[in-house]
Amino acid sequence: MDVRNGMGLRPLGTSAAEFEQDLLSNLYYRRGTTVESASTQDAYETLALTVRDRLAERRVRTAAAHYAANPRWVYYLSAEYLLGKQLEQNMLYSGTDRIARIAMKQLGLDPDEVEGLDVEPGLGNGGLGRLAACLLDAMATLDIPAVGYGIRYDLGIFKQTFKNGAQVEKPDDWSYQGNPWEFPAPDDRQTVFFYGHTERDANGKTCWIPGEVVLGEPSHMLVPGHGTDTVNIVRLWRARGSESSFDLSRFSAGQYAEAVDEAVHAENISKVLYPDDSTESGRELRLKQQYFLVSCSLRDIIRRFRLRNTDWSEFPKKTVIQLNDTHPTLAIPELMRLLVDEEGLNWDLAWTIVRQTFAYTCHTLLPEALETWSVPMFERLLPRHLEIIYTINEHFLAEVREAFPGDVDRVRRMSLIQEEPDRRVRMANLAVVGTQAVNGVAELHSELLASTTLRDFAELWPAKFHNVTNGISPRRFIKIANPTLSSLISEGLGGDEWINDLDRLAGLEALADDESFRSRWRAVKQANKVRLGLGDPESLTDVMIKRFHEYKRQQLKLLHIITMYHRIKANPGQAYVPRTVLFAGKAAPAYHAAKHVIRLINAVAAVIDADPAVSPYLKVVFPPNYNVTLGSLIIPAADLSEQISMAGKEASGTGNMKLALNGALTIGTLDGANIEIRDKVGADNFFLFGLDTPAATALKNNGYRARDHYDRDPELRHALDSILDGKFLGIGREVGESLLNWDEYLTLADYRSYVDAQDQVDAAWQDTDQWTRKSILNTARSGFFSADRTVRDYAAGIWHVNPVKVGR
Ligand code: 26V
Repeated sequence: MDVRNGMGLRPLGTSAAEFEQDLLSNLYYRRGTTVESASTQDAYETLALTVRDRLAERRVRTAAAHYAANPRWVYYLSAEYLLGKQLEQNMLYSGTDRIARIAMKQLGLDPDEVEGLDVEPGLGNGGLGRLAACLLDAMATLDIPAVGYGIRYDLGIFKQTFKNGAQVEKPDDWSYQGNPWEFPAPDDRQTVFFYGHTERDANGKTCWIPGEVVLGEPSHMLVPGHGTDTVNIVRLWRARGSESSFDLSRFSAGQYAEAVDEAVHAENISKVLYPDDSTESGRELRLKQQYFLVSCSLRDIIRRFRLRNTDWSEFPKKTVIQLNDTHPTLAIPELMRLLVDEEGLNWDLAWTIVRQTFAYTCHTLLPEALETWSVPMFERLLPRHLEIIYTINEHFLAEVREAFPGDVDRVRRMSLIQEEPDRRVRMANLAVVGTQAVNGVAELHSELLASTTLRDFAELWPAKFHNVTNGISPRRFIKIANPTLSSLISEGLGGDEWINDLDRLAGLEALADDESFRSRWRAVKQANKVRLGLGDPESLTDVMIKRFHEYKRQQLKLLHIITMYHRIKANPGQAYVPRTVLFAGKAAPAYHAAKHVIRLINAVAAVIDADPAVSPYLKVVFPPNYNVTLGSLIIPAADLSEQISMAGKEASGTGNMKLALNGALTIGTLDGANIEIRDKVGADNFFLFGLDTPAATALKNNGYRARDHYDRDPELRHALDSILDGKFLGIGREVGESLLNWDEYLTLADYRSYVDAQDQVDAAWQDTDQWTRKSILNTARSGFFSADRTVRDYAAGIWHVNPVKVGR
């Protein structure tokens, strides 16, 4: 049933003329202006609202269908979402992209200028946050009832600028103009407690007397499915001071700062997204953010459960809560607290419910990235939760002792509390103990989790461990990002069903041998390079786009660039394959080693640029402020995708999938999802190099000496010496010293293999037809990496949920 008809509402038109009418009406009634006097910002907001209205109707129907079905819901808890710009996606999903542009032109507006004002909400750091957004997109597309929960940070991931080649961070006040995509829901606000102490009443019931009370105010954005009527939501919480946090009497006495002190303190919780957690001062605030997210979201989940259900034992049948890394793991003790302290359930029943409800995705292998919290700080902030964790730990360690009698070392390793060198709460252990399923994000990653990082747990509960290989939204990362390639693919396949059924790309295989198709494929790549506007579109566009981290080894790419530079300098007469090397990515503000690498890249770029003997063949570009928007422009233009992490360090990678899907060939190690990409696209269409995980581990265990490689390989020595000798504007000595004296991530050990593989890249590039064939095959064979497949894997293996179709 069309809900609007039932309510006597006029359906919104689907013609350009009707859209134009709605633009005028929204401009007048919602912005209070007319076309003659509207600013571009007015026009943008009006366009956004007019598009949004067309999704709102589907949202209402979705909510009604979900309510009627009373299904099992997926609640995705994530501290980060990198949703990307909303306008283009929402126009596509609402089928208004064409009519909106016609209508704007009719009104004398420049569609590109108006659409240019759409802002990307940068509420995440990198892969983990973008994955959350891709999974939400796929869940809606597959009609899975789902809500994403997160934090509405006032300031998103910092804006990166360069000053003299060094990274400088600027705050990202992403919503200072407002955010037309957001629906505030103040009625659903929640109260969150912090600090204080616990008390036991006469019946032995525990009560938490908080020391601080903060409000959580929700708003949501729409998450439409593609090619379906489902519109799910992502609900984001913003912290507010409670009513009593404003001290009127102090204000009246002129003590203005003191009067708002408490409110400011409360609102700081959702003030800023953490770009890293390597600073001491921010730790407590970060833990507060995590609890804030968890407390608000769980109360909201329970509110929703109660709309249709009464019996707590039904809760896991209606609810699965997916924890996106350990950041929301406090949900486990928080749900225990709500069930035991507030709802009066006994411990065992509550624990059964909790364990059945949660599932945990781990996104790393780095031991330093596994979260722990100091017990004294935890106890001060969340006294009741620490008690609950202690009780969970007692029961759990009894189970371990029973399974492994006498193995005290194992008990020490598996405990939820680390004792030495200081007492800390281990969040990954808690996440494994309190959930029904744990998954890694690529095959190798899941194997390594079970055999190394979480080995003790996998030995105790082997059936709990799963793999769900990551995926990406084909809508955002090919259909929207690469419209010309998408049209060519649709033409080649005779339809656009592939967008929601990415395995159909396999139909392109036959066309890889068609010369005219190949030349059109090449022309699209060329045009995308022109659109990007960085470097010669004829040159091999070699891209490395990701956060800066030593394990990802941007330094290795740099050593290759310097080697190319030296070769050209030594033999200026020869013909070289012209390359544009493109870096993009941010470093955590306190991660000095990574920032030195950024600075050195910019210095090398400048030296090469200034050298007329080299610059015709080699150009290094580093556009600042990598984000979803910039990625969407770079990825379609890439010929070569750099996925060169030390084997065993990159959990999955998802940029690797986006680039392969857009026809870039990968040069990579056997790490993360690279392995699966190579399996799918074929070893002939992938440039493999470097040590694999067992070889890398063995080398490290047997006393690796980076300097041996330096001594043995003259090209490597030349490259490193030029850094150490300050040949690049005197920048980068720290980078050189660290590689030569330590080289934690085996960069020098993989150098020769990498440079040789790059020589093969050059050779392959010269056979244009063969290269294009490989490019087409990369796209044709990347269907597996659709986030739709990822969500199906979660749904079948972990969530056990079914789709709910939204009726007309
Ligand atoms: C966190 C930290 C914290 C401080 C110390 C250094 C460090 C290094 C890495 C991390 C990673 C945080 C989690 C994360 O973003 N993981 C990424 O998740 C992606 C989606 O699953 C995956 O594709 C990437 O391989 C993985 O790095």
